[in-house]
Amino acid sequence: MTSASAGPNFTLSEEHEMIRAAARDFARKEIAPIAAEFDETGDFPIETIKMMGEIGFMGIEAPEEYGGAGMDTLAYVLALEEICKVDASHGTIMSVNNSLFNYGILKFGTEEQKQKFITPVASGEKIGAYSLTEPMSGSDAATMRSRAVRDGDDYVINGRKSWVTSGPVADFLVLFTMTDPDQGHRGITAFLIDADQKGYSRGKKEPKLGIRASATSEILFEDYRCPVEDRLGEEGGGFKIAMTVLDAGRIGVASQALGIAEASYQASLEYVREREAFGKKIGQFQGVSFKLADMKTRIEAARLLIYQAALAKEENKKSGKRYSLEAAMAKLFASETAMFCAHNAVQIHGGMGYSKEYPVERYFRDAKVTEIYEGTSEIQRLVISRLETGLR
Ligand code: COS
Repeated sequence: MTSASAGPNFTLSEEHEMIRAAARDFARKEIAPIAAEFDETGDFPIETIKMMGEIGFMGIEAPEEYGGAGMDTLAYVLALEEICKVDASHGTIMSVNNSLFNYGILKFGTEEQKQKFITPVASGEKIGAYSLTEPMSGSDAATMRSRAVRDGDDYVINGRKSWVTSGPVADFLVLFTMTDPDQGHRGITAFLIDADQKGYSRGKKEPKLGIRASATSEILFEDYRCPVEDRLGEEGGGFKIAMTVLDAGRIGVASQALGIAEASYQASLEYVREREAFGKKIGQFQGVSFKLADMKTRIEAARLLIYQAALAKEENKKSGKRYSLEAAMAKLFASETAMFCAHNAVQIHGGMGYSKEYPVERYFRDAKVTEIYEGTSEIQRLVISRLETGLR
């Protein structure tokens, strides 16, 4: 038995209901049986990812002419939540392809770039990634040390990038690197990188606490030559592209977090109805049932913030109005909700919650990263407060 969904007052179209049901079915049939095993081994689940590409999940918002499903942001967040209810690693890979890779090219790319890079990624043949972070440049993204120097019709790129999600397997990257260090953030430029070219190599794979099936690594550039036609946007326009893309990415992370929170809640709900202590179901004790009340309330509030952000992103397609505030609030609240719910789910399950024989310990490990990547909770608070106060 599942909980009654309070369901926010957003009317979902038939198309939205269909993609949600398709994602739910796919996750239950194809991902649920392998999620724990891939978490254990840390292997990349390439077969299921390719299947997800075939059914349109790797390019939900990309137009059909570029191999995508041609749907909207609400469709994307609904599908992603369903995938993440079963496995956040698959959700992370899906989220990177959709919002961190395709979105920036759709928004800032040329027609040739869209054909060349989005089509294979949206259809699941190839894997895309986004590379901003460096060993000494995380939250303060404008301080990167990698360099691209123009040489004739190419840029020659050197440097070390880190924490690249899908890095060990990515075929293409959206890379941000410095073309003019004297200009600070205005000296950063974006490039579309082909991992098959000379000068590109994959570095150390990160041994991670959670989302272990979503591989993460360093990427090293040694005299990599990127042709001018693969520069994304203008020279010096990279920081704004990076931030714009992260606004979209943060809605994706929020949806992942919502999926993990829901999974933690559903597991707890089932457990408290079955498990007995002191002659009662443990859900009859307020010490336990009030935890569930708080989980449910936060989940529904997170859902509303995410849907609001999804609608603001759709509005941006027409008006160009930024949705940084909505995206940051959704990510901040949903990720802290995921941690809250996963933490309480482990506590409610007691020893069983600490065992790898139950999935809640995986939810607990997977939840943590949603408070860290694509901007920590502290960075989300900084973005929200700066936008609200107008001060810095
Ligand atoms: N959309 C469009 N433009 C944006 C923007 C956004 N969301 N956010 C900032 N900008 C623009 C600003 O308008 C400003 O433009 P001008 O050059 O015209 O003045 C420029 O970018 C610089 O903005 P700002 O001065 O706010 O930059 P800061 O160096 O202070 O950095 C933060 C702002 C901290 C918010 C940013 O660096 C950030 O988000 N850091 C976290 C990075 C991150 O998420 N990393 C994880 C990578 S994925 S694992």
